[in-house]
Amino acid sequence: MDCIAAIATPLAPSAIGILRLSGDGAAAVAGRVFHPANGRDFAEHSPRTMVYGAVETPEGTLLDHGLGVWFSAAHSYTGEEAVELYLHGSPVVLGETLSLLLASGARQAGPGEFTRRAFLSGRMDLTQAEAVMDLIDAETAEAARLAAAQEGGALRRKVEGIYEGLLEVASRFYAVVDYPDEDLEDVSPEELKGDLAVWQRDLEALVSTARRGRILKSGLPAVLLGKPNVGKSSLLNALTGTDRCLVTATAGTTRDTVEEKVRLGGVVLRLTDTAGIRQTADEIEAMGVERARRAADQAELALVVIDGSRPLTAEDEEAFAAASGCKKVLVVRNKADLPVCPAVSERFPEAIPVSARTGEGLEELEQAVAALYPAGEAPAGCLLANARQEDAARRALGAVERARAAFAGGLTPDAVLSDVEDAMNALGELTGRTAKEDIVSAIFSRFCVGK
Ligand SMILES: Nc1nc2c(ncn2[C@@H]2O[C@H](COP(=O)(O)OP(=O)(O)OP(=O)(O)O)[C@@H](O)[C@H]2O)c(=O)[nH]1
Ligand SMILES: [Mg+2]
Repeated sequence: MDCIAAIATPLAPSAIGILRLSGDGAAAVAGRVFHPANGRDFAEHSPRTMVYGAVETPEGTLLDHGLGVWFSAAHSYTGEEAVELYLHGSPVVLGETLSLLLASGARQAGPGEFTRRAFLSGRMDLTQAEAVMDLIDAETAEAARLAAAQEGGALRRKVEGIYEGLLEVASRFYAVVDYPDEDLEDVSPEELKGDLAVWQRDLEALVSTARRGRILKSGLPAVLLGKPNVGKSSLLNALTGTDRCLVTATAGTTRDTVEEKVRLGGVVLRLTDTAGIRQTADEIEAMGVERARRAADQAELALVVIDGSRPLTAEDEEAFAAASGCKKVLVVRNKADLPVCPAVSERFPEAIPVSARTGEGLEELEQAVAALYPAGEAPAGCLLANARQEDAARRALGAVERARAAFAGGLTPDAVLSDVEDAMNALGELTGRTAKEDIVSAIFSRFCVGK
């Protein structure tokens, strides 16, 4: 393909800045701009060998010194001839060098175009390409680890295994459909049923990984609940290190829900601050309380905040009731900087003492959250990482379920076969084997230029 070029590092003054090229004649194009110090042509050097040289304008004006390396198609990220130039990280110099490369036969690369070429050349499938982006965007060490495993092809191998299995089932059906009059002894309905059940279980297991994928990517939905004035908003501010939420000594300060991303241990929470739960005649506050309950319904984790310096009231019980739908609940005893009311610590000995005011106990809270969500719940890299993948896997599962139902209902082999083929198509979309052009374009358009 034609030769594309882009700056691959952020445009900010930095120690090193990298330009990359990919496509036909990439080394020759780079050689018009980058001149090795030993006087030989850049493209004449061995591939995958660093060469020291200078970037010069056609008039011979020196722009920078740096290193260059080229890769043959067999050993490059994109699966085509490729070049990387390592210069000083000056946005001006990098911009000028890029202009020279564009004037020398390269074209400015679009977003994700390098990775798209890697996909088109078969270097990686769509799950691996998406993992590249996930790795760059990872917000926690765990998310990065999983993206790395996925980039290595963990999900691809899993999905291709199921695909091959279904293909094997389909091929035996083809025999029955193509030669209906022959008595094919090797096609045992019982065996086919058994095989379909195996792939259904595999797909169910795969679909069940999507939840963890979502949590890793966009954060675990979590909510701060409690009666008014216990310090929910103060806690959100303390955890984010911001003044995001209004805090006052007046009960009923927070009305609307406020969501912020908070990283606690290895987990990213989408933590929602809510209005204090209580019965109220105030129309606006009542709407806020309603929103708080709704946020609680959608959350996986509730941090129920109590004020450790005052006796508990019926409103605290209401807050706990609101949290009852959440999968996990942690009790946070706030205002630990004040003398603790013995009745509170007796009633909730497991509560985590914190002070939103002084910051004490926040680390313990972080550890408690991390303990609830230990890393490594899913096998490394083998999980559905986004809505696109989840949708395709669910469609594949649905089609296998239909195939089994058709089988059990005594439908003709070709009806069963068409469901199996639907499942294979959905899996093909997942890996990109049969993905439509617009889906592929949408995926790569979210990449940055130079990746
Ligand atoms: N001493 C002490 N005071 C705190 C602490 N956290 C919050 N406060 C005070 O408690 C009062 C209520 O804090 P908020 O964060 O507004 O409480 P809230 O739970 O969000 O209240 P509503 O929005 O009304 O439901 C304010 O006066 C805070 O300064 C704490 O850890 N220690
Ligand atoms: Mg508040």
